[in-house]
Parts: sequence; C-alpha cells; structure tokens
Amino acid sequence: MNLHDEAAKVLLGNWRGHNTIPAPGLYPHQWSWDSAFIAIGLRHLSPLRAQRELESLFGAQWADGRVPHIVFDPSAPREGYFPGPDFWRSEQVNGPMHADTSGIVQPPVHALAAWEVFTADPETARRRGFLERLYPRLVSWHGYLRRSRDLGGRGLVSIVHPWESGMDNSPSWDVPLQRVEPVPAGEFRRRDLEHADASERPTDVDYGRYVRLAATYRDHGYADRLDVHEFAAEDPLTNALLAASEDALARIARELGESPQPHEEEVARLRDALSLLHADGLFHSFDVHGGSLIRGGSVAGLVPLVVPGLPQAQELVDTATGPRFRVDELGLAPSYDLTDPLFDPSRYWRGPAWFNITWLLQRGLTDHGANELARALRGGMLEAASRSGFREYVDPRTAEGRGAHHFSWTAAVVLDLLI
Ligand code: 9YW
Repeated sequence: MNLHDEAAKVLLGNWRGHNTIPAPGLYPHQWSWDSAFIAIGLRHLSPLRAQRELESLFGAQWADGRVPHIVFDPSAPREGYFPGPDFWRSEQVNGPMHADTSGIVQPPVHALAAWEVFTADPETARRRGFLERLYPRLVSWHGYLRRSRDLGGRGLVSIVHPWESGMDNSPSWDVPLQRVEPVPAGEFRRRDLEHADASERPTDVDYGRYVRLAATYRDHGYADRLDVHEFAAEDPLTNALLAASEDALARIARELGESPQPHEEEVARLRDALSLLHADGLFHSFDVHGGSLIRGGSVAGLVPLVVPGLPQAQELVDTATGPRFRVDELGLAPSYDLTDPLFDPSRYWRGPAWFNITWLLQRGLTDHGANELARALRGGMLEAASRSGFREYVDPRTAEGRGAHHFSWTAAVVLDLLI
C-alpha cells in the first residue's frame, strides 16, 4: 500500500460515526485539537465527514463558550480512560442532557480547520449551512478565551492546566508545577500505562499534579479566577493559534457576508500582545503567579510563525535552523531544545518530534516566504511517516517511532501534505 492509502486506512479506521478517535486503545474518545487536525486531513477523503468532525465537537460546547478538551463517547467503557466522565462531572454544570466532557480546553486551532474544511468542498458546505452554523460557535469559543482567560490582565489567554497546552509534560511547566502538591499515585489509576511504555509517558508525580489541578478546578465549578488556579500561563502556542484562527474567522465572516473587521483587529491586537512573550529569538510562556517569563526551549515558542505578518518571523527562522532545533537538517521539529540538558528524545513533549507541530511550522514558514525550509519539513514528515508508520511522535534525530500506533493526526497531516 502506498503512503496515501495507509494514511487513509488509519483515519477511516479511527472514525466512530460522528468523530475520529486520536488512536485506538490509549485515546478512546474525541479530543478537541486532535479533531481540528483530523478534519484538515479528512477533508481530502470526505469533506462531509470533516464537517461532521467539527460539528460533533462543537455540539458539546458549554454555555459559556468553552470547547472541552475531551468529549466522552458514551459507548466506550466508562472506566477506559483516566480521568474519565466520573472525574470531571461535567453534568453538574451542564445538566444531564449535555454530552459528558472534561472541563478544561485545548489550543484554539478550530476556526483555522473550519476554513480549510470549507475550501475542500464549498458547495456541500454551503448547502449544509456548515459555516453559518459553526461561525457563531467559533466566535463564542474565542469570546470565552478572551473574556474568562485573560487571568494576567495583559490581553493574552492563560492556560490553567498543562493538558490545556496540548504539550502536557513540556519542561516549560516544570517550575510552575513545583508549587502544586501532587495527589499520591495510589489515589488514582493511570490507564495510559496499560497502552504505552512508561518511559515514553509523563511520570507519576507529573500525573499527581495534573490530577490535583483538574480536581481543584472542578471543585470550584470550573470558575475562572486566578485564586482558583494555582497554575496559569500565557502560552505562545495558544495565543498564536488564537490569532491564526481569528484570521480564519475574518475569511469565514467575509464568506458569510459579515464584517471581517473585528477579527482583523483581533489579529493585530494579539500580534502586538504576543511581543510580551518574546525574548532570546523565541517566544516563551509567562508564569502569571511567578510574574516572569519561563525561559526555556519549548517548540511552542516557534509556533507564532503561524501568525500573519509576525514581525519576529525572521528571528524564529534563525532559531529554528540554529543548533537548538536544527529543523532544516532533521526535517522535523523537536519539541524541546536539543542542546538543553532537559532534552529527552523519547519522553512525550520533552524532545520527540510531533507531526501536528511540524505541520504548523511548515505552514507558517510558507506564509512567511521561507519556502525552501517549508519543503524540507514536508519531506521530513513524509519520510518519517514512511519509515515509522503513523506513530504519535518520533525521536527527532532518528525518526524512530514512539508512543501510540495508528495515530490519527499523524495520518491526517500526511494526507494533507500529499494532496
Ligand atoms: C491526554 C490526544 C491527546 C493530545 C495531547 C497529548 C495527549 C494526553 O494526547 O494528551 O491523555 O489527554 O499531549 O496534545 O491532544 O491525542
């Protein structure tokens, strides 16, 4: 089978009727930003399914506008994933008729995905009112982030849990997490270790802290106040994707005959605000409680390349191709600075290369005219997928596969690159 057909097989095999799971076994429900990347690939196989992927996610949106990071599949075993619906207890906020979900969010890449899905088959999308129905929901999602998550009061969105970054155990979170008292490992049961090697996953202490933060949020009725959140970080990836998604909302508004202006203004505002996170050739998270930048080498700091007109773009290209990331040579983006002692080529977000992030960088580089480098990343991703299959992440130096097999967004990104 060729790479295209193999990727299609993975994506179609993970389809569950209304949405696609990230991977069999480890991730049996719908994840928020996974669905956005999945829709970007799925649109090449079935524009209709890609529309449904986003519609099913937004069907579980909360009244306050938040899009939950997991929508639980009622037909999957209730105890199959930890923390599951019995932990999050979303029905206490949303009532029993609403889907069971988590109460935290993931990076806002959805409007960007919605626009890409629309362009794959505008006729079907118009006939179904795809954008008409999704646009107000996307606006309210961004409104939630802007209104409820500006915890630092600096015009940037704060994430309140490492899971919200999409990069759970990134070394960026080591310092702010030290303030959090871990729940002892005996008090919860990790289901992830039944499906993946412990050396490639977060540690038990990390997990204990994740559980503490999530339980505290839940026990405060998911209220967004700084005194509820022991962890609050203005993350460059989240804010950059919000800007890129506002840019997509401007296009969507134009297609619907609405004014793009509020969205264009929002892109400009976020582009300016992001400069608060910029230092040493990279963007960094700002630790709201600590009052300082978390200086380090997370690849999240290169993601602002997706922001149109970013003034620091050339600096980011220099950092990406320098000794810390070597993306031109590797064809992939390591998730953490290769020269830092914290770099670990196998452990999740502490070094391995991920396809969604490399895809975002490839897209941003193209937008900023760095076409040769963008081509190198495209080639690197296709080569890594041919060599290792559709793994969750790979060793950035050897492209050896790690984590889950049959991983949906890896297949989705590959499909998008092939077409
Ligand atoms: C988890 C599903 C998710 C991704 C995250 C990734 C991991 C851990 O898996 O999260 O158990 O939720 O870090 O980015 O969305 O693929």
